[in-house]
Amino acid sequence: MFSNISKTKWFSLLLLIVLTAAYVAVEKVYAQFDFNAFLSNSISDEEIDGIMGSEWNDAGNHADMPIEPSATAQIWTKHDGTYLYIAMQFTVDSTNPWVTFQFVNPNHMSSGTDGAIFGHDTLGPNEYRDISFEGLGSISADSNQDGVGAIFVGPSNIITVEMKKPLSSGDSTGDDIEWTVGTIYPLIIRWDSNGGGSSGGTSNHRSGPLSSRTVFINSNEIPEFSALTLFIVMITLTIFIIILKKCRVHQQTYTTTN
Ligand SMILES: [Ca+2]
Ligand SMILES: [Ca+2]
Ligand SMILES: [Ca+2]
Repeated sequence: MFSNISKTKWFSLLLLIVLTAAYVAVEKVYAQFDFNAFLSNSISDEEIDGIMGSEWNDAGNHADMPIEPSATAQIWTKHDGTYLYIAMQFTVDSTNPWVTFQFVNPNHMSSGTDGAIFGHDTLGPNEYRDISFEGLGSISADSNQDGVGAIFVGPSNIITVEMKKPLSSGDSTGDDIEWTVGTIYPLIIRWDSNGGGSSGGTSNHRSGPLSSRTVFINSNEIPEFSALTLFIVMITLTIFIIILKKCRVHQQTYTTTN
């Protein structure tokens, strides 16, 4: 009987190791992108105000994400099937910075690439603009401004950016994205202190690496509890129940024979 219990224990341990390895492997495949835009509740235009609120509670929340040319940001991503939502917060070295998102093309400022810019003194001071990149050093604001956005520089130069942008606006002249759910897309985030120091700060968007991140337009809502984790917990509990039962049978047999 003891040897049977021992075999059960070893089998349980082996099963647990295999399941853990499978879980790690699946998690690794699942994480082949930087930002997870979960299917979420819609955000009204009025809530895109430069202030983080509960409207972002059901978004993918990514802390300590490096952005270029130099900063670490907290970034939230979600969508509602019609609009893509991105928010970010980080500390800047200026009271008048600008921030830009580049969508679709991973090459920096590639011609004909959709983008968004916040707080650019020429295109829209302290505001959002739907833009198109026209090659290195060239940006134009779309004739058809789609989506809404906000930028706010708070105390201690902590900046908040919020954006609500159509996944597919139909505006081809503005090179707007036509993104579909269940797909991974490139996303480049850059910022600039602005004014070569005249607004304070030394961050220059032309410097630093040309890193491209990726965002996954997830067809699922943010999970409260991973289905895979639940499966592993159930298996583990089942194994422990089996072991417990076998131990009781062994104890009863030992008591009867003695
Ligand atoms: Ca808000
Ligand atoms: Ca547009
Ligand atoms: Ca555009």
